[in-house]
Amino acid sequence: MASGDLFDGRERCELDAGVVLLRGRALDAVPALLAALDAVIAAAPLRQMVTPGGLTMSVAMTNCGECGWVSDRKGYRYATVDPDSGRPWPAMPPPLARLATAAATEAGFADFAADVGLVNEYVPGTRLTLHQDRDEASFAWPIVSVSLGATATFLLGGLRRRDRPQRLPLRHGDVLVWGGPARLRYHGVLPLKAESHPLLGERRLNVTLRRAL
Ligand code: MD6
Ligand code: FE
Repeated sequence: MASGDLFDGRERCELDAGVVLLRGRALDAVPALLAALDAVIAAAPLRQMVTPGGLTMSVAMTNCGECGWVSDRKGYRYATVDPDSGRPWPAMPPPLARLATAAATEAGFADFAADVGLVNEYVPGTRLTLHQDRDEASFAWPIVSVSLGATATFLLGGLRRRDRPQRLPLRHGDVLVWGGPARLRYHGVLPLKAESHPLLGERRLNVTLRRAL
């Protein structure tokens, strides 16, 4: 028996109350997910948004689903139209919606139906500063985060900004589910290292599936 039969990188790890890492959970769906994300990005191109403070974000973003997360000088919010095109965001691709619901259930959050997929693109040097996800109408739903391509170091902080974050590598195919007592924990991503992935090159795509409305 080859060692690959004993351990293929799939594993469920309960990291903390409300934080479940499903290593490799997205691997079976990768071809469908990448095709779906290409179509989303073609319809609503990735763009670097501006923060209310006037800084251009390091991460390039777009959205799919009934609404999308946007930032500009007026603030952070969910919007039902893409401000760059004036059109609705592309629909949530079924493979993403199915993965979100299944992963949430496996993590202990039944009946999760995402209405937003926020797509984040990282290239070497791209980072995401420590933040809380708090623009959603209810914090009763978890967030499901799918990582594809280059490995990133995720920072898992506490409920207060000053709490020292743990470092967690997020690799191609990993799904992180985050909810309940963890829903408002601070988190971020360290600057992406230049490391090539066979499918995505030096890029990392992360999709966070949320229930915003
Ligand atoms: C990222 N993720 O991994 C950014 N937020 O690129 C997030 O900001 C995030 O992964 C909430 C829950 C899980 C996440
Ligand atoms: Fe976040």
